[in-house]
Amino acid sequence: MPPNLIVVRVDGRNFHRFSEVHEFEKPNDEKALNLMNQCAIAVLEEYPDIVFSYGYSDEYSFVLKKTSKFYQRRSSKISSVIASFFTSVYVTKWKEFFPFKELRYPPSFLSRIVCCASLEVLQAYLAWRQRDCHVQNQYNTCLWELVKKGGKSKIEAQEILKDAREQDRNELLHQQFGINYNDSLALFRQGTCIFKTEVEDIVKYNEDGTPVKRLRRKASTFRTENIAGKRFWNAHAGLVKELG
Ligand code: DGT
Ligand code: MG
Ligand code: MG
Ligand code: MG
Repeated sequence: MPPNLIVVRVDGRNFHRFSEVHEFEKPNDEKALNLMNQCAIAVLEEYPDIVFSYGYSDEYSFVLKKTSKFYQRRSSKISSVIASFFTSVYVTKWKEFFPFKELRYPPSFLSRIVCCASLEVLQAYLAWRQRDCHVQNQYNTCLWELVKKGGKSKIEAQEILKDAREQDRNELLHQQFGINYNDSLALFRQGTCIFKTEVEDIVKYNEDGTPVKRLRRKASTFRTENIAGKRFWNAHAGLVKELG
């Protein structure tokens, strides 16, 4: 029901297995994450009512504009069409990202609708997902350093990390492996936001060689520490207008 904001979150089904079978790099496979990002861009381009998205690991959240009338706002239609489109793009684009890796079996994505009653609730939702991205990534980075370079078994590494707090995990990475967590790729630490911004495109050249430019809305990728923070939303006033 309006005035809720509609969010659709898709998540890979049993990607624990999918990532093992397809030998994704641990803890993060850059190609696999970029494939997810390309799928999200395709979704934004296919469904103009989607104005914002955020994703990491095997999940992506898509936010529809506040006034959307897409499928009369019927949740089963919206949720199913986005999950199926996302999945078919994932399969179609697989070869682009993994030219030397066969797709061993068809992946599937689940989806659910999340209702956000206001922009503040949406920001809290996004903060929750980004927090999860960070916590999972920091844990997995420690785990696989302990296994790959620390000579521990997976079970031993899990035991070491069981009671470690966030600060302890950063210190472990720094002291044992010389890694400054904040220097690792923002793609891994922060996840990816994708939304449309106005960009100047050259559509053709005049006879005298001067370019003819047009403003076009194009899906672009952003990374930022805190997508729930004021600074991010203040910098994208157009987005706030569409959402709230
Ligand atoms: P689900 O969603 O309940 O059907 O089950 P999963 O197994 O998809 O669990 P989920 O979504 O909580 O966790 C995502 C899984 O995907 C997790 O086991 C790690 C794996 N995964 C995601 N991205 C990467 C990656 O870049 N590299 C590797 N090695 N694994 C990844
Ligand atoms: Mg999953
Ligand atoms: Mg799960
Ligand atoms: Mg997941």
